[in-house]
Amino acid sequence: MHEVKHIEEAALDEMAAIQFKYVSAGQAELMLHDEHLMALIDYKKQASSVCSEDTRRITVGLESLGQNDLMMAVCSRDIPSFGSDSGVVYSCNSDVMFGYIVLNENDYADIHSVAKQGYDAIIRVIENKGFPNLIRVWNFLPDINQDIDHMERYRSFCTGRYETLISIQGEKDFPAASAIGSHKPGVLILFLAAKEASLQIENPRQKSAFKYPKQYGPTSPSFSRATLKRWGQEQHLYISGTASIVGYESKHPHDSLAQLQETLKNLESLIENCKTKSDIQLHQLADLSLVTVYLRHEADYSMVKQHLDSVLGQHVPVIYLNGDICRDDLELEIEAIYIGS
Ligand code: 3EB
Repeated sequence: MHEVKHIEEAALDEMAAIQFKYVSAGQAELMLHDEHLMALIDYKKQASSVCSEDTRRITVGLESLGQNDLMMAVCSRDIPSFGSDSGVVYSCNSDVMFGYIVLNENDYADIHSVAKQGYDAIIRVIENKGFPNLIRVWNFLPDINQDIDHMERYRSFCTGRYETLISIQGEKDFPAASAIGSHKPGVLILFLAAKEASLQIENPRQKSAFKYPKQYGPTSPSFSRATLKRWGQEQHLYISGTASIVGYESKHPHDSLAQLQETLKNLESLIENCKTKSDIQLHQLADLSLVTVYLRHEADYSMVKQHLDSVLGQHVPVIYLNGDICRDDLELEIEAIYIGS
């Protein structure tokens, strides 16, 4: 008896504290009955209303492209606990917290204070609960490229986010991130935070976003190109939204195919850099575990899918979403997660 228990405990120790997977709508319905489920991210604009009172269920408000209606399921190694505080809804186990906040813009003076106070609330909760290390965030805000008082909303958002994050950490600790223009009211910030820190990885082909020059906004965006986190025997690489930016400049304005090719070069270069800094078993794009593609124009879907299928092969699950990119000359952005040993 004792021996069996020891083996089980050891196996549990080796499992990653958190798992990410893409699931179909059918699988998602079943997972809602699983006590290990921390969150179910439904990207679609028209999310089904089933279980809408379930706080694990998150609706992003983008249009999904193509046939599949994949959702992202976030699962805990052991049964998580749930809570909410200062508007932040979360689930956590002993190592990791996954949570989100939805902000109604009518409650704030402007998008700058939405970002500042949204991040303030997140930081307060992760610090209070013992998960002070922000590893990965996803920012979804409507009208991301719209100018308000001669300032693009994305740039004001960056300033608010920076003011909060820099007050608690240095640039070297910024999380991996994505910032996407959604098509429904309300700002949604999803986050992954941990007891232990992750390793920040930058991309030699791209200037660190937190060092972009002022022409891209008064405050540079507060994110790192990727974060690498060991969870027991597993390693996860969380790759930020990656676009056709070389150095700090957008390349191939309004040419979607050329931007896709440049973006793939950026991802390859990030992977190469990651290999020099770790023992990660990620060698090529086809080794990625989960990929999300954001397209500004629905019409680019077939071209991008055809090209990506040939690069990624048949085994990498990809979600295609119609969302705006945070520079108005960029047509697409790709983020990914690698799960391996
Ligand atoms: C870029 O590389 C493209 O502000 O959180 C990608 C990922 C981008 C995250 C963010 C912005 C963000 O600058 C845009």
